[in-house]
Amino acid sequence: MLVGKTRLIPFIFIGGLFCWGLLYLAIPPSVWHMGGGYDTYPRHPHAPPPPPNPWSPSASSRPHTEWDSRADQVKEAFLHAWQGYQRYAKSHDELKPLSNSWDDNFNAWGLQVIDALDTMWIMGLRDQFSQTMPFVADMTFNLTETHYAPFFETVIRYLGGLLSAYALSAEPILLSRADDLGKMLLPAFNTTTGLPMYAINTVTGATTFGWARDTTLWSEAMSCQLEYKYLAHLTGRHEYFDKVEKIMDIMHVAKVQDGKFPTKWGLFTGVPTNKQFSVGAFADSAHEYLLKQWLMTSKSETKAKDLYLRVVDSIITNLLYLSPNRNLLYVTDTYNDVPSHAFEHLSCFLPGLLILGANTLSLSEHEKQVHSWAAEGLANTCYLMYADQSIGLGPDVVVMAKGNYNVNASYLDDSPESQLTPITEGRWFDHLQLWEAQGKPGGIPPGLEEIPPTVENQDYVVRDPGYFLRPETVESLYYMWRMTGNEKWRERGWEVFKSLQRYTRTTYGYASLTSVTVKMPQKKDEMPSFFMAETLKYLYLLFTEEELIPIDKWVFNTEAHPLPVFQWSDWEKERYHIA
Ligand code: DMJ
Repeated sequence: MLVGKTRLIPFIFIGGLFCWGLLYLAIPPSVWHMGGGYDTYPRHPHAPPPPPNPWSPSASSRPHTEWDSRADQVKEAFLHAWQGYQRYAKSHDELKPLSNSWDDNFNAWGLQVIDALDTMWIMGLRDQFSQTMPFVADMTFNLTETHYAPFFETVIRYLGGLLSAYALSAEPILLSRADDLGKMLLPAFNTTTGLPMYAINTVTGATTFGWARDTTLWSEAMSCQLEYKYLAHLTGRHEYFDKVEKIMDIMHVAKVQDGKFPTKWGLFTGVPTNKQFSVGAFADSAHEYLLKQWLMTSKSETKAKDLYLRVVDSIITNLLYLSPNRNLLYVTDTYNDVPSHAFEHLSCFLPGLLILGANTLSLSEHEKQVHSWAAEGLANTCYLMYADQSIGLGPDVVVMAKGNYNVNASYLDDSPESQLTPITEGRWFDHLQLWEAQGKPGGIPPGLEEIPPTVENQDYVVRDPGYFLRPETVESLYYMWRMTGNEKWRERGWEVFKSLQRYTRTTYGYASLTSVTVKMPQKKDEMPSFFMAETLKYLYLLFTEEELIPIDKWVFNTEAHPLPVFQWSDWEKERYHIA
């Protein structure tokens, strides 16, 4: 008998090979090449939506376009930066692109890997993606007793990066690590109000103040809801939802006049501690998380949407100004209602957010128009900040000229209604109202004229000339293109990319610049992780012909990590008291 069975072995082996061959032919190659792809893993009860197709112009049957080759060049730039990082900074936080060394400035957990993962996936770099998985599997998020992880940066970069890479790839290890990290950061919320502490030791749970002492910045308290709510949805852990919703509740009932949510809030009082109203540093991403929480949860969380509308109305009325000679529409901040006229690169996310809101909220026709006009005018100015400089890259902060507003504008005449007070003289909303009241002369709203770039009489002085490889301007160009379909936004992004290649590329990466106002800019020895997470991702998505991350199915967190739109089930709504 035994001899008989042994004789069968070769047949069983050949039969097995034959069946395997049939299976191989039956399964599309994309599944084999996904490096642990979506279809190869058991589905989680809250499985993310199918990931976008790895798009590759060469594999596409349609004719190759100029934009395809531009997208390819961005992918090449990403690979160049990734290879430099792998060679000289592997497993460290960031590459130092001049000294070819590394920095461990964000917990020393290998930030660049996590921040770059979803960009790799989107660009179809599946081998590189798979190769990082053992590293992710070994992550412990440990810190020595004297080190603290900054809550905001750790959430938007690490937690957002892990969750987004999970949502795209369905690789379970990414969710496990996100859950570990989410839990380890929870003690940050152990203040009397529930507003988060600045930083936390992930091992001991000890927390510490930042430079703002016993206050939290509005952006920091309000930029954890997307990540923790998605994590609550994936894991069913109550505390993830409760902790971040508590912050929403504080904001919902806060006594804030005219939607001017200030930039600082008392950690132990839960009330504002200053009177700065801004969309720049200290506030920026808070605005994003209001609209995007509502969008991510399939428009179910009206608290977030209502807050967004309150704040955005106030921004449009109080923070948008026109420069006196070139009519540049810009957004500034106010202290005690007095505008500083500073205009930050960081604020250039706003046009993208406004156009996203204009196309997703149920606004009246007029409101939709105003939001879209504001978006367009601001996006023009953000772009001009780049185009005005001889190297084609924009400074970090400028201060706009004020006063002596261009009285030649056709809607300003001698009538008493046209007389603007010195305080409001450049305020965009006043000009818009006058223009509309005069029957919209010329048909183009104030601040939306096509203004040519110039190197002289720019209407601003440069306060911080540095260029830090930031994403906000190209982020808005991306949204403007996707929402309006006007190719001019893509062309502008292409100009930015060419300048990036010319002035910031180093032998093994890309470098920030000390000043954009000189013809031969000097490079700085830093390549912030958001360059690969955000700047290159938005440029790539701006140039790809296919919409790889459909805007109605995904929302980007403030570090450009896409999270899927999902629906709270009935039991979750009951559990979390979602009205
Ligand atoms: C990024 O880390 C995020 O976009 C954050 O919200 C703002 N600052 C940087 C990029 O400039």
